Amino acid sequence: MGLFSFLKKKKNDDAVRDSDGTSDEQLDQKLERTRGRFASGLVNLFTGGSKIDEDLLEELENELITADLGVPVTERVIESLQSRVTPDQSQESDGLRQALRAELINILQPVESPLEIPDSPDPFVILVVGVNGSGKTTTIGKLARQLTDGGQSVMLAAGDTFRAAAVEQLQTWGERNNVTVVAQGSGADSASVIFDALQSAKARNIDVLIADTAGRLHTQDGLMDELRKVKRVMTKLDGNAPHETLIVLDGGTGQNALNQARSFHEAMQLDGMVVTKLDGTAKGGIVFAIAQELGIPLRFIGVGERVEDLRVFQAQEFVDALLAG
Ligand SMILES: Nc1nc2c(ncn2[C@@H]2O[C@H](COP(=O)(O)OP(=O)(O)OP(=O)(O)O)[C@@H](O)[C@H]2O)c(=O)[nH]1
Ligand SMILES: [Mg+2]
Repeated sequence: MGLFSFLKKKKNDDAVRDSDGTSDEQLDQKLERTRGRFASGLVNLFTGGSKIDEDLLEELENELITADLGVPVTERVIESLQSRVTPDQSQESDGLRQALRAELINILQPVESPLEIPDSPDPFVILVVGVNGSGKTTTIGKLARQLTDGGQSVMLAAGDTFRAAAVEQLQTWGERNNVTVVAQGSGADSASVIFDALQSAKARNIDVLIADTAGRLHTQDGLMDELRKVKRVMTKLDGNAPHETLIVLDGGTGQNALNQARSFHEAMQLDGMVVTKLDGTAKGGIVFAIAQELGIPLRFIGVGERVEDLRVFQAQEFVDALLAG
């Protein structure tokens, strides 16, 4: 197994899907609700002949805020546009669209950094964290499937020992995709389950171990300590584990997602992020706020319930999907 680029493997995935005859929905359709926000703000701005004035920019500003880009990002975008509009010169709408597109891509580019799984260590350990219901377990299932499709051997650790149904939920994913799930009864110690799983994954030369954890609020100190313990215990078997601490954020929670990521980062030192449920929300602009304010690699976005709805995040593709139509 050479240096594994997730993007390359995704291409195989696409081929499989296409030969199935299942059509792959375009990202702009998936992001329809957030795109709607952008569109209503931009339609006036880009209607040929309309004069770009303060009123128009203010309208755009409102739409961007409603789409949850947040104040700092919105201000950056508006200032960048203002600097391109001279008072006595009517701005060509196409030029302005290009300027907006470029600025939005600039904001996202620094966090475009796909997850790469190197040759060693074996296993590469991914610890998945986040608040309740953000999409952790589902994301793990999708990721496990994409990795196995890409030729990696995967094991899952049922580290959510808190919620009764959590272990079963992970086991269902495991069975469906022929992936071993290491679990103990609910109420077991999360760190001990994950420790066992790591030991077993090492013994079996597994490429990737993904550990699920119970949802918790960043304000629950005891539960945040538990996560730190999970990390500490792992290092007894591999000094560098976990190799990727990945937070899963529900895009529909808008600015809350930003606060969660900030607090988890302070407590845990995150390596990557996933923003899920971008298909069902008009608050997808939160991705820009997260990118600008945190700068943590955004590995994937979730745009639906299917395996292929977990997509490698690409800045340009994301912006073009929002500005489409
Ligand atoms: N539409 C949509 N739904 C999603 C996406 N990702 C996850 N979900 C749904 O969100 C719900 C919660 O997902 P889980 O994976 O159970 O969330 P969790 O973070 O593991 O939850 P806890 O273990 O309770 O903390 C499920 O119904 C998922 O199907 C997504 O990208 N789009
Ligand atoms: Mg879960």
